[in-house]
Parts: sequence; C-alpha cells; structure tokens
Amino acid sequence: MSASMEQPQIELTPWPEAEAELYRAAGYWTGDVLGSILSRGAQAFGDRTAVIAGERSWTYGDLNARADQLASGLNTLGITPGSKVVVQLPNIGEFIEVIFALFRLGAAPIMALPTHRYAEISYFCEFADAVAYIAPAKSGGFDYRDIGKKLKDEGLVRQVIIAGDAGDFVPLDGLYQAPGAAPEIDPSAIALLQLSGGTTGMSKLIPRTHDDYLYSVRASAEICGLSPQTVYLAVLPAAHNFPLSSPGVLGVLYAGGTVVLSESGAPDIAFPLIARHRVTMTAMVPPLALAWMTACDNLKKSGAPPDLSSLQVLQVGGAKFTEEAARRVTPVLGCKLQQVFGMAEGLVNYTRLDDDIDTVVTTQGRPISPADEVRIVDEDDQPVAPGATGLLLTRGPYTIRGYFKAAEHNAKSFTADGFYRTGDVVRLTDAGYLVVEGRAKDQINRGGEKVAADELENHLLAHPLVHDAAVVAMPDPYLGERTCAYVIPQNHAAAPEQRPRPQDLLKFLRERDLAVFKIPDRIEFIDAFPKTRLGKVDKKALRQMIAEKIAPPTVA
Ligand code: OOB
Repeated sequence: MSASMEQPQIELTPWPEAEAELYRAAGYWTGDVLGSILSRGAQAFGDRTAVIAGERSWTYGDLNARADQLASGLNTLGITPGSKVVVQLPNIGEFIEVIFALFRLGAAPIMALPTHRYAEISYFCEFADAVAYIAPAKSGGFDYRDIGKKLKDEGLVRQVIIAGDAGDFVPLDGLYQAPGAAPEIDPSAIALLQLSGGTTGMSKLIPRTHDDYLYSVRASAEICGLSPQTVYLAVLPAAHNFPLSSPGVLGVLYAGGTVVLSESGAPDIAFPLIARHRVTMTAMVPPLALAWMTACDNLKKSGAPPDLSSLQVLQVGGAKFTEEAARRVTPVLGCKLQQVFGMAEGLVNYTRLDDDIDTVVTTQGRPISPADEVRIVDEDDQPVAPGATGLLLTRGPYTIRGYFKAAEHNAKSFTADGFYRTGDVVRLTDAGYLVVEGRAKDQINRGGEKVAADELENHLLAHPLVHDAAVVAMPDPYLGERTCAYVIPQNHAAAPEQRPRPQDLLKFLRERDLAVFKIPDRIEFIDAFPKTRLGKVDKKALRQMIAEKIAPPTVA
C-alpha cells in the first residue's frame, strides 16, 4: 500500500480552532458566503450595471436572478451541496452566472483555464470526482465539445453542459429555471477550487472556503479603492485568482462597480473597450503590460493615440515586473501602477495606491492583512537576517493549510506549524514590503503562466526515444522566462541521425493534449546532465548553459 493510501485523503485541512476564533473575532471571517456578494448587490445596487460582455449587459438585479435560476436548473442535474464541477469558461457573462449559481448550491467550481486541454481537464474531473463539466461550444478556435465527448466516453463525468451550440450535450441555456429553495451554506466549507502552478506532477487543487476567500476579496477591494464608480476590465482569464479575487471580478461586484469582460487583452481590442466603457482599472501579467506600452507608443507616434483617459490603475502581477518596465507605466499609459504578488494558495501583496513611486516600481507590495504572517528562512527553516534574501513561508486568514486530497504533498508544502512554503525567494524591506528575487520551486513562470517542470518531464519520458528529460527556464525579454527541455535520447538513438527531431517531440507532446502554454519553447539534446554534489540533476547549471547559448553575442 502506498503512503498516500495509508493517509486519509482530506479535502479541506481546517485552520486550528484557536486561529479560526481569532479570525472571526477580528472580523476577518464574517460567516457570510460568496453568494451574498450578488444577493446584497441586488438590494444595494439593483439597477446598476454589474457586467458587460460584448453587446450584452447585466444589472445587479438581472445577474442575481439569473444565478438563482441557473442554480435551480443545475440542481435538477444532480449538482448539490458538496458537488465538484469543472468550469472551463472564457470571459463571457455565463462564467459569472455559473460560478454564482454553484456558490448558491454549495457546489464548488474547479477553476480550469481556457488553455487547459484534455490532459488537465480529465485529471481534474477524475481526481476531484467531479459530477459535471461546463464549457463553451467553441472559443479561441478550439472546440471544447471534443473534451466533453472524451470525458463522457471515459465515464469521467455524468454531465457535460455547454454554453452555445451544445450538440448532444446539455445546453446551459436551457437550465435557467424557476428558482427553488436555496440550501443553507456553511461559510467554512469549500467554496471553490483554485489550481496550483504545480511543481511535482499535475496541478494541485486548492480548496478555498467562503470565509477565507470573501475576506481576501473584501480586503482587496478596500486596498484598491473600489467603489460603485469602478469600471474593471477583465482581460486575464477570469477563473484565475488574480482577476477573480485580487480584487478582480468578485471585488468589483462586492463594491458595486462594473465588470467589463474581454476574451482578449490585445491592445486593438482592449483599448477601444477602455474608451467605450470608461474603464478605470484593469489587471494583467508583465508581458501584456509591455505589449500595451509598445502599442500605445506606436499609436501616439502614428498620430492616433488611444483614449485611455479614464484608466486610473493598472495592476501588474503573476510574474516579476522589471523596474525598468514599471517606471514606464505612468508616463506611457497615464495611470498609476499597482504591483501584485499573489498566489492561488492565499497570500496576496499589493503596493498601495498612495505609495511613493520608488516603492511601487521596486517592490512587489505588502500583504493584505495585518494577520498575514510572513517568515523568510534559509534551507533549514531558520530565519535569515533582517533584510536578507530567503525562502518565503506564510500563514494567515486566507492562506490554505493543505491542498485538496494531497496528504503526502502537504507534508512537504507546509511546515509543522501550518506555514505554506511558497517556493518564492524574497527579501523584506525596512518598510515591510516584499521584493521577489527568484524562485526555489521547480517551475517555469512563463509570463505568469506556470509550468511544472516535473509534469512536462513526465510527458517527455513517455516518448520511446527519450531516456531522460530535465526542463528549465531560459531568459526571455518578453515573457521573462520560456521553457527549455533538455533531453537525453535513448541509447539506441544516441547518434544524432537516430535522434527524434525537436519537432517530433513537440508533435508528440501536442498529441498528448496538454495545455498549449506547457509545450516547451526549445528542445536541446544532451548526452548527460550535469549533477550536483548530491548526485541530483543540476538545474542551475542547465539554466546557465541555455542562457549562455541564447545570449546575443557581445560586441567587442
Ligand atoms: C498568481 O497566482 P499563481 O498561483 O498563478 O502563481 C503564484 C506564483 C507565486 O508563488 C510567484 O512565484 C509568482 O506566481 N508570482 C510573482 C508575482 N506574482 C506571482 N512573481 C514575481 N512577481 C510577482 N508580482 O500569480 C497571482 C495570484 C493572485 C494575485 C496575483 C498573482
């Protein structure tokens, strides 16, 4: 029997009761549930516009009523309190209706990203024992019904529900029914499952409770100065923790503002939306911020500058934003920059809107909550000297105490006293702000999209001509990092002409139906890996090798 079978597989590791009491007494956990964001919104801001997507819009009243109706229809399909549902919707109004309908039912959406493919989706369905999969018919040129069909064929979910042309599947459209009685929801239960960037194997599922998530949303909305006047443009996939809750879509709805959903962040689509809806705030990853600045500069030069006059705050996070780029934001885009350093597991740091410019461009902010505990330690978990660089550990009122059904992994990812090992290498300034200096986790941060090295290595190892594989980050001026896979071919393919060509390996990976962002940007063949003194693959050496190889030649 494996270790994982011996240990009970707990869905939600609760906070110790003493801490939970403190969080309640301090007013962080209010006992309210996520569904209350809309039910209260309908009372307080009934006729105001809550959501705009394309030519459609929803008032708070509409959205609240639609979520109730949809909850009723989903319930008739057997979705009940405690059910898990894989939701893979792009930035369309239905995404918001669906998640609130599930919150109302006490069912937990698993927040899949539109870029996930069958490899990830089937795993989430199976691992979480999901009852349903909800997806669009088509989006971004991809037909999600193909995933639905395979899930059904493999018996991995009972229901496949499709927004748009549903074919043989259940049409989402048909599920808006007369509302039934709403079940009582326990605020300390799982509200939703976020996905970890992952380091070993597939993404871990991150159980977030109503209590903890709502607190992070409320506190984020306050820090970011949201109000009914806020118009927020969602360009990142709304399921991701950053655009969902930091303060994101949920924060804006909590504050009575308007969410404008866009399926693309490309300047030619986003800039006109900003002008048309007088958008005040948006959130993005560093590469997109760079693309916006370039586009804006070019449009100015061409004599047709975009109208970004309504934009007050640009949030940038998900990966390190260089100081040089950060300094350009206000001069080029004419708005404030807010850096956001967060993680789906919990802890989120913001630079504050009234911080001086040097703090904003040189740090990644400070934690949301006075109750967030931050420890910076060395390899032996000993605190480093004040201001020194070390590994970030954290614990607090909205940071999980354990992944969903992952006892073995939890033992490694959390300290005995409940601190989450973020895997980020940081230092703390005198003013209590964090600066991200690097990463100790075996992951590639590809412009905010996280690739777990081990997961990709396993896919490569499945190829008959691959003996071993080691995946590392290589520097990239645009994405910050890209993915390089070092591959040792099998003995019988050692000679260059017998080796698989890089394009064969890439084709093989694509056929394994994994998210496109996980496909390596480069494949390098090598005879043996450099090793550390302990005999492990020396990834630092590999990172250096590839960085040197791709560095532009220096001019003498
Ligand atoms: C956000 O969440 P995840 O779960 O996709 O990724 C978390 C990891 C962090 O541990 C860190 O390694 C990296 O992404 N990261 C940053 C960063 N923000 C995230 N690294 C450097 N600078 C930053 N500003 O990425 C996320 C969740 C909520 C809000 C914002 C981002």
